[in-house]
Amino acid sequence: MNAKLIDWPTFIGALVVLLAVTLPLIFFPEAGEAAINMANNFLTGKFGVLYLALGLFSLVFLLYVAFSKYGKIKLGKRGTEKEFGSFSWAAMLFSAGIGASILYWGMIEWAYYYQGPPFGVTPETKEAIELAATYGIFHWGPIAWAIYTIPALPIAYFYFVRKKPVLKISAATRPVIGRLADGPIGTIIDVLFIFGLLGGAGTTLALGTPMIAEGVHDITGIPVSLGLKTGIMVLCTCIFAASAYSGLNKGIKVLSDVNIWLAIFILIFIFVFGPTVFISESTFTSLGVLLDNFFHMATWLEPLAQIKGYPATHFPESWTIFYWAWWTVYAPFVGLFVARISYGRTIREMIFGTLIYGTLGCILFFGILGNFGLYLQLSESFDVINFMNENGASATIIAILHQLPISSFIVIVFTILAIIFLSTTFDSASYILAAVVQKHVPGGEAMRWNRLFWAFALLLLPLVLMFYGDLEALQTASIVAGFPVMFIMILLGISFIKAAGEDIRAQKEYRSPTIYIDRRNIEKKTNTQDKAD
Ligand code: NM2
Repeated sequence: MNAKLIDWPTFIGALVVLLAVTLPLIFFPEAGEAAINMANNFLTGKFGVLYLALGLFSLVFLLYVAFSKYGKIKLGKRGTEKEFGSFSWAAMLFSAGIGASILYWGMIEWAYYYQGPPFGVTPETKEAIELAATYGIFHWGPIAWAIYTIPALPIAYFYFVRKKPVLKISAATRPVIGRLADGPIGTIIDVLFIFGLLGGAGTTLALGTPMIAEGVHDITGIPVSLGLKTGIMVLCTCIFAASAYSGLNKGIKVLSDVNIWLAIFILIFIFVFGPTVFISESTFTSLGVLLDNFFHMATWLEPLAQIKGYPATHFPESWTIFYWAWWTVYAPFVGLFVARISYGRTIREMIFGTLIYGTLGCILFFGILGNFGLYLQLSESFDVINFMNENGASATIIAILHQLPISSFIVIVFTILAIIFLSTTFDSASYILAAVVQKHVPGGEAMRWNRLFWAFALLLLPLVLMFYGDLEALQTASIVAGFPVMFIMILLGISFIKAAGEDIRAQKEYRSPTIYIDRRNIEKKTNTQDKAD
């Protein structure tokens, strides 16, 4: 262990924030939970427009970047090949950015929309059904992936064009905040990023654990209890800690590969043995419904709810705002990953890669898993809604799977997939968190004990909450944790434009189809360069 490598202000800052949230919840569980709810309601109630505007703007901004001169910049030297083919690139992108939650929401999200649709639509009508089949795809669609891609822009640019690997989010904002990135402001940015990721991870664990517990209960008969959920959390943590400990090329890669193949198996199985034609038709129809309603969905905030007496659905707060916050907290972390795998691509290829492959992947999950459940409901072969209202969402997910042939086997595969899916998100998260709290990262990897430490730190808050309160309180942790990260996202977007714009201008290369930035030609002429170079 080499304590000199640790960036102590960031390390301790992050720990203090984590304890500041956890300890009050231990000692004052009720007041603590009430405070969390108040903060959530305040932020979604008053700042909803900010979350939604940032989401839509992210997509518009990315399309602008992709089609402008910035999009033509190659991430690498002249003549470099893409480091990863499109399939592996998309698989890695998906493994890092998507976790067990897609199994949870993919299966059951429609059921909530079906009962509580937006836009004043009457529940359980034909219109509600169409929206129910579509809204999940929207919340996991192009805007969501655009949010993920914003931080990847400056990070990838610094990595492969300026040859200045960014290990900290603060470093990627240097073109905007200059030397402040090296002082307390930089530390605050990194701590807020860590806080955000801990919140996002909390949301993921709070949803994933009960679902895995139901799966384990179904397979083994062990009743779903606090003990079982704790055991599952500790087991998952041991898996992802071991994976993060062994590093990027061993543990993390092996788990990602297993993850993708198991997911493909489950999707194909349900598609083939479920209502194949209904799934295809409903998914395809959803694409049209999505295109027709895209801007309405992206901007719908239910302003009439502000007026006393109007019936409010609270749909935007419960769903779209929550979702954009959740994608936001994960975004800088996914950006660090996407940047690393994008060597040899142009900025435009990176942008369209994330937007298109990411969205397509989510359409597959939501289209297949969601429409299977919807079919059961509409064909009256299984009353999903009734079952869910009585037994909760997690138990319903397993019950839906039981409508398939060889269902006991499928539940086993599904549960293992959920565990691995959770672990592939968390191993990369611990890996990145460890790098952020180090001053240098020799050989590109943070110290092992440090990676292990963050793996267990990720577990702390959910575990405490489970014992002292209600794990459900954490399901919305992303909303509060995401608020400051939104401002960091704005800084990251501007940083990219500033640094890349400066380099292109210095090089006067606008017109070629691909722009290769040669830093040797322009080293002295730019001022957003890291002065410590
Ligand atoms: N997102 C994609 O829990 C997970 O699956 C991790 C969740 C942000 C909604 C990511």
